[in-house]
Amino acid sequence: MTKSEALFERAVKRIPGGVNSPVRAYGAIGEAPRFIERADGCYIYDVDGNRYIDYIDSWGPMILGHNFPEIRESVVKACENGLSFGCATEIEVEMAEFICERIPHIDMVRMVNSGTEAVMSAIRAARGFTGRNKIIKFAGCYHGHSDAMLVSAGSGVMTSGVPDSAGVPKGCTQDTMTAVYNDLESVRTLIEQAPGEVAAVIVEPVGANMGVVPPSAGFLEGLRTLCDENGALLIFDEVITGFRLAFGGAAEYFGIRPDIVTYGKIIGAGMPVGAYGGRREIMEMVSPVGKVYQAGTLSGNPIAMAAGLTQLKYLYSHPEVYTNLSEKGRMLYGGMRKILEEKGIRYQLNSVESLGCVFFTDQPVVDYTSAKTSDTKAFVEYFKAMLKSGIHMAPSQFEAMFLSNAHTEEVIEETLDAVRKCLKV
Ligand code: KE4
Repeated sequence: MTKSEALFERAVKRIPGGVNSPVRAYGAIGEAPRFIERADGCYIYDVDGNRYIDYIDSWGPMILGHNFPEIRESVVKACENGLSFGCATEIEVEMAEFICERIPHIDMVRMVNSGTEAVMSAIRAARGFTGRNKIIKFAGCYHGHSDAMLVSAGSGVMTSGVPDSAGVPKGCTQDTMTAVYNDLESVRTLIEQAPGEVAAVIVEPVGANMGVVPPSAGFLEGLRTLCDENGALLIFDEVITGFRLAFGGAAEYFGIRPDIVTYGKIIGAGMPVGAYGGRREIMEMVSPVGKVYQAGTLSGNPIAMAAGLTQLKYLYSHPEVYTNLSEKGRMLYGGMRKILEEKGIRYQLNSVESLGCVFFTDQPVVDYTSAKTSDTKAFVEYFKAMLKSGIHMAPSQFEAMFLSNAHTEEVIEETLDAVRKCLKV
């Protein structure tokens, strides 16, 4: 029995499913998850001493690689002053100013502790600002586990095959309407069904929780227009794409202005941080200045701010990270596409910059329905073979591969060798 197996045996007795987040449980894989001891750069090491090239990267935060020296040092230094005060601190002001002075569509920003909290709060702010209740989301998009968002969600919900969630009363989701990703007509139809009632449309500007599904040409622009025409707000859920596709996220990358944006992952550099922000008139709806209540004991925690602000400052002062990530994405995902062609395998390889994934289907994957045509058994075989080859990826077809700036050309070549060996029809 490996140490991971032994730990998992203990874990399942005291933690639901043995994990603190479902997707970690390798549920789709059917074996004990690897328990991780440490990580450094692009590598991650499990408790049995196995080293893997890591493409989970903590689901996105580790854009500079694990254990980045400046970030580690900033955390250690901040700890010397105490871990949490529950009071205002200077670094929270610095973080807010740093973001607002560099992201054009953000006049004000509020820190929270997770992407879920950021989305939940952004939706409440949108409802408070518009005085409307309906929210349009897209099947296959995952916006965290707040009740109203657990409708046709992606990520772990999609993996677990739970189309919605137990414990969510109909009352919590009756105002959540679900559209089809990349299908503007489906959004128009929902708006027409509830004229004057839609508070916001929330979208992952790049779908990354049903596998990676890029926005089709005109899709995001069309959402902007539909929202403007109908007095609804456009919420970009940039928990994954924020500070990844560009410093200004998908909004900058695609040139679309959202009314509210949500962040997570990279903004915390691995520490629990989420945030939501937008123009002043919307954000001043939020308590204590406005009537939309939202709070959090550890929001803006000084240690988390130290980590997150160090990472954002590094990304802003080293724009070459984004050109590097583009190049690494072209090398990895372009290389994977070439392998599929060489082998005559008609799987789909979707990617946007440093995000990508292979779908085990011969159909183009443009939304939740086409993503679901994937042969998840074939994915499991591929996942297991890649893990054996030292490549650590998301244990689900419906997630993304995350490249970091620490993945070198050599490491990407090594990954492509493994793909060549492991990708089979
Ligand atoms: P968190 O509450 O997990 O910090 O963020 C929720 C969330 C919101 N919006 C988007 C676009 C997200 O991708 C997420 C969380 N992403 C998943 C990975 N697909 C988190 C992994 C997990 O659930 O363990």
